[in-house]
Amino acid sequence: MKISSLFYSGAIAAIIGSSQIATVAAPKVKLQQVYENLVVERPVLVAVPPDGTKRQFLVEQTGKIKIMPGDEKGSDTTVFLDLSDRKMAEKDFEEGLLGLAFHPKFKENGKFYVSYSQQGPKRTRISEFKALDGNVADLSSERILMEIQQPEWNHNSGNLLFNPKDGFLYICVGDGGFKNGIFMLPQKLTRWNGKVLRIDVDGKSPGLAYGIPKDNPFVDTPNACPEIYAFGFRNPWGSWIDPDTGLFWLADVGQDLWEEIDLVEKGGNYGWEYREGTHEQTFRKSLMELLLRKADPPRGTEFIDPVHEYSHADGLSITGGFVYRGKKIPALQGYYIYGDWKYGTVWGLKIDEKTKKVIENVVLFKAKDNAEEKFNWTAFGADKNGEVLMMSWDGRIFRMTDAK
Ligand SMILES: [Ca+2]
Repeated sequence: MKISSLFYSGAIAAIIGSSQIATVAAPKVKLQQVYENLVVERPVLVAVPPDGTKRQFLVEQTGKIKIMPGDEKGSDTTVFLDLSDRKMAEKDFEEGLLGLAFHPKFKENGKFYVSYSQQGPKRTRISEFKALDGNVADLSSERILMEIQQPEWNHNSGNLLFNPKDGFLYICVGDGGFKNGIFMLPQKLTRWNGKVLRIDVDGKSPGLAYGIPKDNPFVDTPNACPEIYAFGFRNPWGSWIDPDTGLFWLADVGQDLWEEIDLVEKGGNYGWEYREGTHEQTFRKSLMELLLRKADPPRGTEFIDPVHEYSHADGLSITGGFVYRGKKIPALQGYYIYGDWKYGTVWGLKIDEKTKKVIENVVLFKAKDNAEEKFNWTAFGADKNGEVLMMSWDGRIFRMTDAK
């Protein structure tokens, strides 16, 4: 059995914003491969249900949700849900089973929510299921809440999360795909694409399988989809609401130049497809001019800038994580952990939670240059004890540990 232990300690310079340089010592961490005896196919998420059982559920993009063994050396998983026969992918890359969230009262009602791709027509389905006995889902219990059109195979997003403060389900939806925001959906309030949606899974508004929260920001806007909570996103990947601070962290995958981290606020416009990070998206502008269409945003449009961005010199596709509040790595306390799917770099971001300004951004792990071993991070999740589990798309799972 191969034990892979990786260590990175070279981070001294931290970039604050995109211009100032400060010198701070990064928390020293190492990565240790764990659960090596598990057969894992394209892991995209690890989730711990709010039922006190401390079980860890692993979501595979290819359609299964598995309960991981309690022992890291174990090889037995329980298949909790199997949707692998649902013909999810046209192009085997970004489509599939992409989201899982447990109902806040999962312990009592056994309900949980998934998002997965469907074809003919291409769409993302948001469904509710019930667990039979906690360990197996009842396939026949499926209740389809929404089906969201997806013009293309890419940028589906599909992150699902419950906000512990309001109990509503938040659904992240990508921009419809292809390139340059060419479908121009994220800025249209008449469409679900490029949005964060918010629904009440316990309610039912007329004609809908769910309720519309009364204080959703666009319920009184004529023709707007009342589910919309925030808009202007490209492809959110790795969204998380901090139960301690209520901050809603969303990593939005960029196109050609900038990857970004947003703090989502009700009604906010996060810029895509006019902006990529804090920058004007000139590809779209040129395209619109070529088509003799209006290139500039409507007068008075206000965009909310990301709390942090990095350029494609440092990575190509952001994967969001969570703020570490575990016990085993004291120096990592309060850092938001995130990384890059293509380059494999992992960072820790610290912000002032009041001003929402970046205090530090430090490299926690960097793959060696020209290394044969690649790390394609798809998820950074808190395990049953709040410690960091990292998923690589090739099926490997790593634990972040203290290297001090
Ligand atoms: Ca943005």
